Amino acid sequence: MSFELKYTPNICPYCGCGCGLNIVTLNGKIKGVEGWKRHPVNEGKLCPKGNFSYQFVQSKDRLKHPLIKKNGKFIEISWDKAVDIIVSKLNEYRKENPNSIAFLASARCTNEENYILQKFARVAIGTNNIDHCARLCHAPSVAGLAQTFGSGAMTNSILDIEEAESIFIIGSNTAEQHPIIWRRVLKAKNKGAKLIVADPRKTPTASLADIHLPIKPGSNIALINAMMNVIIEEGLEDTDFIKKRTKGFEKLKEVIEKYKPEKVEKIVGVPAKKIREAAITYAKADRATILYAMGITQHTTGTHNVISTANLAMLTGNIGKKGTGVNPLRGQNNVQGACDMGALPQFYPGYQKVTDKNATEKMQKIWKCDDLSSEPGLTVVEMMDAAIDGKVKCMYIMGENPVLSDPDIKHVKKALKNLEFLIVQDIFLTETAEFADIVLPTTAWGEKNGTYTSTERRVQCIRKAADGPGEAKDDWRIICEIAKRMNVNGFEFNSTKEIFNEIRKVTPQYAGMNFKRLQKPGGLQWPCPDESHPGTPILHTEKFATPDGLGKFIPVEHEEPAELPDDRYPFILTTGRILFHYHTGTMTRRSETLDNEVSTGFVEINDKDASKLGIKDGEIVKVMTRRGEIKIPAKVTSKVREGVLFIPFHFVECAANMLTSTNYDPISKIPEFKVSAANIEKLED
Ligand SMILES: Nc1nc2c(c(=O)[nH]1)N[C@H]1C(S)=C(S)[C@@H](COP(=O)(O)OP(=O)(O)OC[C@H]3O[C@@H](n4cnc5c(=O)[nH]c(N)nc54)[C@H](O)[C@@H]3O)O[C@H]1N2
Ligand SMILES: Nc1nc2c(c(=O)[nH]1)N[C@H]1C(S)=C(S)[C@@H](COP(=O)(O)OP(=O)(O)OC[C@H]3O[C@@H](n4cnc5c(=O)[nH]c(N)nc54)[C@H](O)[C@@H]3O)O[C@H]1N2
Ligand code: SF4
Ligand SMILES: [Mo]
Repeated sequence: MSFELKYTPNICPYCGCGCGLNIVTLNGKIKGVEGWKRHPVNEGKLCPKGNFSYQFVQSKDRLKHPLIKKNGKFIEISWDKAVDIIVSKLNEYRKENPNSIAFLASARCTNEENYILQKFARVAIGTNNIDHCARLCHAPSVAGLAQTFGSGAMTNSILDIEEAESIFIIGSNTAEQHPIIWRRVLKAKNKGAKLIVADPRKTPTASLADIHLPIKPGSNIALINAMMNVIIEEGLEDTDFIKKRTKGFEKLKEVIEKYKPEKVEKIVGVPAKKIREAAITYAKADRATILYAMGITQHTTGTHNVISTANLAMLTGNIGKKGTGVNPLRGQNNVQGACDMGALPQFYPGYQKVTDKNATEKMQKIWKCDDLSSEPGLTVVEMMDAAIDGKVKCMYIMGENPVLSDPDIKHVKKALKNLEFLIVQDIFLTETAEFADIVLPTTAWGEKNGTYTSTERRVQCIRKAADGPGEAKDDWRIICEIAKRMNVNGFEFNSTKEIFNEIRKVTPQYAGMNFKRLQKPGGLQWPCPDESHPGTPILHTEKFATPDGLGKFIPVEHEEPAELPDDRYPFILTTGRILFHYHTGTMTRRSETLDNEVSTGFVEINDKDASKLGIKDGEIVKVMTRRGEIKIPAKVTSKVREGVLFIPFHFVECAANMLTSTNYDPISKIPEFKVSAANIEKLED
């Protein structure tokens, strides 16, 4: 009997840390994974999701054949027929109005797949209606850091967190959501670094903080402005850095004057003394770094929150050297890449604006077309609104599950029902796929080649270790096939390497990369402008990426969240994640080991609040907001602030997004997942 054991080097398919692992196959079947010991990011270590990542791939629920809905039921059809129908529908809507079609790309998919989908939307259809979950995630980072620093990505690298003397984590539960980055935080702590954590909950991250600031959700700007007030009062600002490398300081100073900690402690919900202590600890360190995530971005003030973090770092000169920086921890395995590839309604690949004539001319030349649209397309939430208004009639969703991940599920379902034609391309029959007219089965991680770009701008290869199930095809192959059948040129690719070579041509940050260079463990970090360039671990070392090279202070003021507690909805509901599950659970809930750890959702409520309402730990309660209500087990704990409730959004049976609102940040259009006015009640007997 033959016996072939193989290790295929890969990158973890879950979060943005970009950990290396080997997929272990026996006779061509995936059997397990093993941490990649010489990988620079994780050095062989994996968190539970990485460790059990091989399980979802083998789930018996994997989609194996294209499906079409007939009389409300899905039946199998051939690829040939499925593509025929899709081509005729897309042609029909395109002729009527290209903007009646909208696309969702995927941060789960590779750079090559996202590149091809946005090219398809722009070249084959003629619309910029393409967006993806970055809108629900780090759109404010892209918008906010572009204004202040000229580039919307993590300024430093995971490894150099170890060099920091002080680490300020705001709105990130790093220990659970970016465990391998957390490992570096712990290493820095062991070397003596001080850890400050601002989070309304005493998360596993906050539990190890030297200073925990359990702030009220939505008070980030007031907190950071107050910290800057203290820093200026104490004379701890870096005058040299401010003078040489920035502009706008005087205006910032004027605004900050109003934010004495004693004045804003009520807004922030933390004693002034603690705010002072945090400010001084951050500012006195020689090298201080800021790590942030959804607690900063998912607010109606998301972009301003991000700008605040940039102001704080520039004020203290903590930019451009090891152990410093402003570091948005990107969420998904390839969300940085999906943004870099232009799966965004206002940008071509490499953040070149669709409204910029020169950029459009350049793209038309390379893509050999002459009618690219210069009108920015719709964002995720706007697409759903447009579907309800009948302006968007057809959607193509590749690797997203908006029915569970977008705010206000009732609203999303109404939008999807109102579409005339919906195509969903996924590895499972998701809650969103249930609404589709046609479902296309794709290969998953482990079954395909390509590249992912991790949170630290690190571009790395993933490699096929086994065949996909049934008739599943690679995402990019499906789209190229549709384009070819529509007689559109420019999709004649035979491999991901060929696609990457085109990506290099159009994306300046990737110009110096090629598949050969990317084979080395850890790949390359962008910007990498030419083939002799070693890649860039730290941004803005000499100057910022702004047109004049200066960092820009932009003063921002505290603003209340869109919904505030009132008599009817006296609590603030905030939502998020847990260690063992990932997003809408399509993958982790099909992974036996992970699902055994936590098998359903819960609402965290402070023990004092619970005792006032007579709610016991484990009891099923009702949580409601203006959008709807859910029944869910209560988790009574002292770890969440009084007046605040927390629900993870992974679980369909008690879905957090039944409750969240579509209020969004006017600049980046991110919805306010982190604040809704809510009530909680015991069930009637
Ligand atoms: N296990 C696991 N890991 C993941 C994911 C997953 O689903 N599961 N998803 C990945 C993705 S896509 C992302 S974007 C990241 C997200 O990673 P994180 O942002 O770390 O995760 P969240 O739980 O959404 O939110 C973080 C914290 O924000 C706090 N918070 C709420 N409101 C506020 C506020 O106003 N201010 C402050 N300072 N804090 C607030 C919450 O209490 C919560 O602890 O995780 C990635 N990693
Ligand atoms: N209430 C609340 N809601 C939130 C958030 C929150 O904090 N609170 N966070 C938001 C954030 S930050 C994010 S990033 C979004 C995430 O929102 P989504 O991206 O919609 O969530 P996922 O569950 O990751 O969906 C990914 C889909 O891709 C499929 N998939 C996996 N691999 C492949 C592949 O190779 N090809 C294809 N075609 N499909 C594949 C999976 O089966 C799944 O259906 O959720 C947002 N929603
Ligand atoms: S930290 Fe993120 S990338 Fe690393 S093993 Fe865990 S889920 Fe995978
Ligand atoms: Mo995310």
